[in-house]
Amino acid sequence: MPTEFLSSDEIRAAFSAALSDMYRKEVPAYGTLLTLVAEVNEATLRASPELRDRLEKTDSLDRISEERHGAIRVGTPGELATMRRIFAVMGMYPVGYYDLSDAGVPVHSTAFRPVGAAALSLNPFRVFTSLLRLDLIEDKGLRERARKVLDDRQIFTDEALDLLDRAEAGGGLRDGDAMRFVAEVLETFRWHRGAAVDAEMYRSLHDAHRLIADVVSFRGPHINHLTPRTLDIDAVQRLMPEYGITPKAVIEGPPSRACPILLRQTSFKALEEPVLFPDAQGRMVEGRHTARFGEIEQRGIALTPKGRSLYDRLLAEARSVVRPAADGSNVDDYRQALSQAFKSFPDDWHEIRRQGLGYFSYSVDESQISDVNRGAGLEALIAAGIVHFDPIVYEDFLPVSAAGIFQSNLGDDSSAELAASPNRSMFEDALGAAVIDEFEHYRGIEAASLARCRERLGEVEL
Ligand code: OOG
Ligand code: NI
Repeated sequence: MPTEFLSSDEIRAAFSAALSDMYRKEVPAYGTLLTLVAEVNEATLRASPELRDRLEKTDSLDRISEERHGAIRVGTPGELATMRRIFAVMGMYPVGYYDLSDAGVPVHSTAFRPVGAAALSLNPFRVFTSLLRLDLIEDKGLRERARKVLDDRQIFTDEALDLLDRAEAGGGLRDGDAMRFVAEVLETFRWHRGAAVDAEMYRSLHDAHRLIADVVSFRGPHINHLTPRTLDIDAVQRLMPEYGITPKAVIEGPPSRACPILLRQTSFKALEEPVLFPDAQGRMVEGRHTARFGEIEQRGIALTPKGRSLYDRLLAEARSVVRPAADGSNVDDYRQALSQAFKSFPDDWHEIRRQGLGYFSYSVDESQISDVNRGAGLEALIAAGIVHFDPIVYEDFLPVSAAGIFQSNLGDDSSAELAASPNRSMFEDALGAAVIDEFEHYRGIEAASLARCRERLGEVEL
């Protein structure tokens, strides 16, 4: 009976919480970041009753403190395909295709996340998941050695695979099994101090690209960061040093605005951690590896294709004036160029909506409903205060920002030159499914909200 199953939303929430607990123990600075973000969010809500009110009305206040994303990097098509099946049990599906080769990072990626307004409002946990592009390693000998190491490893426990088969065959998992599934899948995300390759192989991989060393040298795709959501990223960025955390130089994404759009992100640098490499005699030799970090993000409205191309154009414009240096030396100039460029992006919800730049969720104000002038049309109903509109939150990622995040934790000296070579069909073949189009998804949420208004208001023209 399906009702005996734990819902995929519950499994996702349990997994997200378990992962956060594990990462807090593995990387204590992440715990500090959570404390800082909680304090800033509290203060922001206290200072802005309108924001609190809007978040409450759109059912998104509760989700914010629980909200986070993480990232992993897998090595083979088989690993990616199994990850897709595992995430599906948690109600997470691949949305979007991100090519990072353009930015000198030999991966392509998707984000596994819940889709649809209801699942998102229950728990919007997402995992940015990258697949290594061995085809972009130039040295053929090294490429084949790396492939062999990856082909020989098994990143999932037997029990996780067994429960996965059972979930698919039976259409879900009962309580105890679901919790065992969460615990077993967590093993794949765990950090292992013992490397799977010797120090010499690690060095060759590292010389080819630091990211390749990170993916190939270990037994599994350890979670490399977790990112809580803040309501005021500028405040968190400013306060990080007071909490003993050094932030990266610039906040990625759009500038600070009254009406937040898309996504702004910043991170603290990856830690250098002790690892153990096996030698030919089976002894362990100490070494170091840098991979795991912490990140924070502030989310704004999801943009339509028209809004998104305006965003992309203005960002490119700012970056053509000042390219942000990794050492932070031109951060003020960059900030200035960014806010100058974004003067052309309306900073008013009405205007963003009127110009068709963003997606909104529409609702009927029940207290005003007796005044409905049937046939008035959507614009008149909005003007009369009968229909309200709220920005739909952007749930996805941004390739230029993601590249900046990758770079900052790979070491600032590591901008390898790679030819841009997006290959979405190769990615989807590996995944074993097509990725969902993010714009379609937001358009669907907007359309469903309008349909609900129509239902409530009868024959009114919307
Ligand atoms: C993923 C970097 C991208 C984001 O928030 O844009 C990312 C990685 O470093 O594996 O997480
Ligand atoms: Ni991230």
